[in-house]
Amino acid sequence: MATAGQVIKCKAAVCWAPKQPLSIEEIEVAAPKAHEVRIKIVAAGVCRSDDHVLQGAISNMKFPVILGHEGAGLVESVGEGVKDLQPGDKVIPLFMPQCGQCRCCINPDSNLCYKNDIGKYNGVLLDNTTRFTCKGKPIHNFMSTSTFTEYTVVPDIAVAKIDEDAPLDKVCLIGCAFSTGYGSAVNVAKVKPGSTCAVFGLGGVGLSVIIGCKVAGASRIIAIDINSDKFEKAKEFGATECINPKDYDRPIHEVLAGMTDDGVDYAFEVIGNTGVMISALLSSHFGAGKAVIVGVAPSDATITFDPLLLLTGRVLTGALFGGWKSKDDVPKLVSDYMNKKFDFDGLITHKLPFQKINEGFELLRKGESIRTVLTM
Ligand code: COD
Ligand code: ZN
Ligand code: ZN
Repeated sequence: MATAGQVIKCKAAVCWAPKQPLSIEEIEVAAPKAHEVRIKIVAAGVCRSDDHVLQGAISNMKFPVILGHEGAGLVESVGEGVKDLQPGDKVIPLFMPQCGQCRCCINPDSNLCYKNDIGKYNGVLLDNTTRFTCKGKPIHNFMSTSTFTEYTVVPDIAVAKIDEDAPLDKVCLIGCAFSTGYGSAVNVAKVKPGSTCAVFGLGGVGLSVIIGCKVAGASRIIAIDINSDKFEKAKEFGATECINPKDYDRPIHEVLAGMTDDGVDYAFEVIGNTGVMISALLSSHFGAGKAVIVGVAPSDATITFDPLLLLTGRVLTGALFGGWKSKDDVPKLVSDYMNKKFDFDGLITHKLPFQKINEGFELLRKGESIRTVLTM
């Protein structure tokens, strides 16, 4: 492409500091260095972790920063040594990279990678610098991705090539929400056909857990939320029953025990609330129930429970990004979507032009949207 090797000027949503709206600015995006890829972002999802930063909930975040970790686009150019990607390829940036070489990457049972920036939030690429500048100031990256910009640069271990026919304004959800929920059911819990599942929290991720339970052949999927407005969508995606804890004067695990001959086979916490994590554990059957933590609790939170709960056979587990090894599995998830193994289009409740990104966050905070997809 004509722009290869040059600095690109484009629009980006810059987060100068928390607790203020994002600001659409003209930025400069430097050419990719060795083992980096410059991507023209076509669509980006407004996700919960971005909002956590905006609300000031992440204490070690570096500012200014370009947020966004859910997106899809086209390769504009590649740095030296990039073998698997070419200009024009359709891609999804990966907030959980896969270097293929570290202790986690070589373990088939782990999907983490030591080269991730989650929780550390150094906000730089692997050579400790960033490719973004605005008004003469360097701007940090976010979780190896930074998708709230017309162009971004990511390490080649943090981008997956996908089917050339994939609709980018849909499959961008495979970059975070859908894969996280769906994988929690099919990979992490390994839901079995005929089983009974309980899903606590019916946001975009919880609804994707429901999709996974259904694809895995669960015969009962009990959806739980304190907001009954969420039940219609939950049923659309496969929930067989919906319950609101506010409608009962006893603990929800007792209600579930009564409904399920003493507890569910699989319980998912998809909120990030430690109390609900314990409820999920208590709701799972004492002999072999599995409770899966999907939500991230506030950084200083801890949980306490009677170890006997595990001694009798329950399992408590969790994973990020649904347990998927990102670079290997994201292309397969896109193919499965194209082959109609599942459908998550209904998660996208709103579409907005990129410039209206702050409206997208308002909709998320008010609980009016499941997912807003921004198109550049
Ligand atoms: N009991 C039942 N339901 C509740 C309760 C409660 N006590 N509190 C809230 N809820 C419901 C809300 O009404 C809402 O419907 C739902 O729980 C939460 O939905 P959202 O829209 O806030 O959340 P999602 O689905 O977009 O995301 C949920 C996560 C748990 C994944 C997210 O918040 C999180 O913890 N993300 C970090 C985990 C992760 O993998 N991050 C990677 C990048 S996001
Ligand atoms: Zn996310
Ligand atoms: Zn690795």
